[in-house]
Amino acid sequence: MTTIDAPSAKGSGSAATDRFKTERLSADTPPERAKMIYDDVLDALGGVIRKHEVTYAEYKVLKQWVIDVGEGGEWPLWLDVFVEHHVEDVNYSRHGFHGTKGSIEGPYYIPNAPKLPSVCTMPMRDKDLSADQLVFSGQVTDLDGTGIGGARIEMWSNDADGYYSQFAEGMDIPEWNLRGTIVTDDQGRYEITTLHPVPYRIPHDGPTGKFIESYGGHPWRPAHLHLIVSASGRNAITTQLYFRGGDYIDNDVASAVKPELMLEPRKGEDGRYHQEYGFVLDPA
Ligand code: MBD
Ligand code: FE
Repeated sequence: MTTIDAPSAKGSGSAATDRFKTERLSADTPPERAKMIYDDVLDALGGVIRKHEVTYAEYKVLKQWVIDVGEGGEWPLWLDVFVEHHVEDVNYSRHGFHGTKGSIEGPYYIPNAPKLPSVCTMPMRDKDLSADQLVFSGQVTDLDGTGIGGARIEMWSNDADGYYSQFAEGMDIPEWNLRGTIVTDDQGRYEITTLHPVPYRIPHDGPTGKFIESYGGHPWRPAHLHLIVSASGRNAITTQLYFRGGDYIDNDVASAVKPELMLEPRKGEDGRYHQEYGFVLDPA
């Protein structure tokens, strides 16, 4: 007999960790800069310990918890939920971008999702298609409003049960479910039909869940679409879109909501929700 468990934090965390490990990254940080950053991190940490007179018991719990996060493969999850928004914010404001606002990537992006035409329906199962549908249309443009033909919109989102394909072992979700690379038409236009997103509960049965529970928090993100919009000669934008008035909009566990990234779709006579939203790309 086989039992199908809901994907644990460990399952989705390990998948995120395994994918990340295949990338070999380098940041070209010179030693002087590394030293300044390390000194400031350790000073800040020391300051917190002294300010709150952290006990030995608390220090040992921290040590155990750090080990557990690693063994559970949850560093991509924990870091993207609690730290990435600072990195995203400081980078996109430093350059003074004028195009569409960015937001965090999160742990569940997979590059090279299958290409889809400018008018398309995202890969969905019957059960996804029987939930609320969102028809998302618009145009990718330059700063002056010129449409960008052949731009790529990579979109990914969770299903109505709260799972991302390729991060839900044992749930029998097709590899590219709710993932795709939409290519705009020669005017930069697109019309994408997808599942209307629902709030998402981050995996909470592992050390990240324990962390949240320890301060009486909640593990929810508001309903969101993930997007990376790119075109040659332009700055690619990684962002997310949210739904005005939706649950957890004001208390996203990942602190990644921005007022510029709000949708307000209207239900049409066809029973589907409709939303126009354009993306503006800065020159590279
Ligand atoms: C997600 O789906 C997500 O978007 C983020 C930021 C963190 C964990 C899961
Ligand atoms: Fe997400």
